[in-house]
Amino acid sequence: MSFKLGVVGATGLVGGKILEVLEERNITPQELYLLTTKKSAGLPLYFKGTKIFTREIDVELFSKLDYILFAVGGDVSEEFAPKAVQAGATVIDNSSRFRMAPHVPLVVPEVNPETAKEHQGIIANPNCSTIQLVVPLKYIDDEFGVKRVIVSTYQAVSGSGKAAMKELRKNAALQLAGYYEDTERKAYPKNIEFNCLPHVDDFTESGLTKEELKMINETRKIISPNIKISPTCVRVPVVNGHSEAVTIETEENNINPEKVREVLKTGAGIVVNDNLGENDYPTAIDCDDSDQIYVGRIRKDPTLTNGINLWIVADNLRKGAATNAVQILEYLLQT
Ligand code: 2RA
Repeated sequence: MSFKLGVVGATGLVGGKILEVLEERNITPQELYLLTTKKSAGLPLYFKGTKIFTREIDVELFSKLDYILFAVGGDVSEEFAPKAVQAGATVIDNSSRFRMAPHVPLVVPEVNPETAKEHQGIIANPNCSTIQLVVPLKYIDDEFGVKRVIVSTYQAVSGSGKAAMKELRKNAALQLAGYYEDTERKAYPKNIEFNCLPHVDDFTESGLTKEELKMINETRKIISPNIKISPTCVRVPVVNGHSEAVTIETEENNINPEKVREVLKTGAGIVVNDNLGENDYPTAIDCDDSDQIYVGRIRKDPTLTNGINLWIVADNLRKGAATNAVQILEYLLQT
């Protein structure tokens, strides 16, 4: 199918991954426009060997485009996504701005692809920490019925952008050289190197962070409003790849690790790495640059009769953002 595509935020971490994933999946728009804010306009980027210069976001251009992938902050999406829809384009938005709007489908293609068809111009990509949770959770919910989830995240600094990745590397080098006093705290309120911050996104009056609220609300919207979720989101000094330690309490009391392994092994987009004798469990470094969601350490929860514990890892920039958005585009192109 011939279509014209725009990528807003093409010079960002997620925007760059979107171009990579489009190339890898051999998705070739008839025309491709790489849009950015004024400060990043005019830069050369490459798609399938062709040089394309970035252009400042241009509302006039929107009417030429069939699909626009937004990989920018909520403020830019809020300003431009409705204008893109007005101009006739379909938007797949990575920001949190529209995720909970009732008329906006929140889509993970392995879980609820058909909801994408109900869009009224905007489809939202869930948050990275939600995406890697809901895929395994869906298969466990289908088989055993999920009642309650307790999840602690170990989130890489790439989730905060390029400057945070630089800060981690620079500060770690300074500390190793004995220059703690020269380290910077721009990306986070405390040092991230050799440290863990129980603080991802802003705090709210409830005591939960916005990231924790995203995990609760988005998981309920995607799988079921009945699931109870208790999250703690933690930023860790990992460059890329989010990990999650998850306790799942189910309705059915016939759950056990062997059955969960079998169910997850057949799940689309999931790889089970769970062979303790061979130290086989996923880590962020193993999963870097992959589109799969990796699950390991599947074991019975010692405190629950119907409970299972597991460990989930995924590349937050790919499956947690760019790949999921491109999969939604693929789904729309095929239906
Ligand atoms: C983070 N969830 O890791 C964010 C990125 N979307 O901070």
